[in-house]
Amino acid sequence: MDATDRRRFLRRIAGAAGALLLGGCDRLSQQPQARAVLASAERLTAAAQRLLTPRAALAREFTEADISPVFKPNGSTDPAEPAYRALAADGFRDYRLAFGGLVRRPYSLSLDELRALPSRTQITRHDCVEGWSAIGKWKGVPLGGLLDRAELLPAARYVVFRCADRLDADGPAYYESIDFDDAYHAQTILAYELNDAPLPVANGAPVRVRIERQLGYKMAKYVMAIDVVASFADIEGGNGGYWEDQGYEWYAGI
Ligand SMILES: Nc1nc2c(c(=O)[nH]1)N[C@H]1C(S)=C(S)[C@@H](COP(=O)(O)O)O[C@H]1N2
Ligand SMILES: [Mo]
Repeated sequence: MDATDRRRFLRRIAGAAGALLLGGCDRLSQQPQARAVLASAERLTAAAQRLLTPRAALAREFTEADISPVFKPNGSTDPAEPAYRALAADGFRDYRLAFGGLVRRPYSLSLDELRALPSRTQITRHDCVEGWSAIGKWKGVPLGGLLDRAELLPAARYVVFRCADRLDADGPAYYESIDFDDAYHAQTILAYELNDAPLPVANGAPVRVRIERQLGYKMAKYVMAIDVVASFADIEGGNGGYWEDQGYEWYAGI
């Protein structure tokens, strides 16, 4: 989102809030429909504020000289799922990243469409809970703008990443979830390049998320769909992620 878009966005919010004030807040806000509009204006304002002044500090960024010679792949490194294999065999030409759930306008993007959007490049350190780290250069599209485009509904609270792979053939697909503080963090991107090359399969091709203030397991690879939800209690084990369902912390801030 550039400065002009941002201004337009804020004007739209101010317009909506103003219309409600002129209508007489008190009586209006007693009506369920008006309450929903107020709640949605509040959420939009909060989202806009995060875009302008990210609540969380930035993770440290490094220089080209710091980049690790090998970015160690971990967890799934070559998904066996037939649907994924078919996409990979064709260079991900038929891949579409779907945005859905509690949004007004669900949509999907091809890899080319994603690559055509304004991007961010960052050199950051990845810390795995197993005790190793690697520094890599990531290029991708900030998640916040992509969520705004879908128009979040008032009940929206979390962003769920649906992945293509299963660590255990009989188990659930890998998944993860974050709140809007992380989703709208300036360094949270849907990355499609690692070290100036298309993201390798081992590191999550064609798209993986970078959430730089969190541990490695939050950074879902092989992302196929992004769902906005009110709660993750009814998803898989109910703890908000594949590893969380095995006992890891949901909030893995570093
Ligand atoms: N879909 C998916 N995402 C995943 C994993 C996985 O197995 N599947 N492993 C996680 C863990 S524990 C880490 S440390 C990082 C590893 O990313 P890398 O392979 O690029 O090093 O991805 C995370 N995201
Ligand atoms: Mo990890």
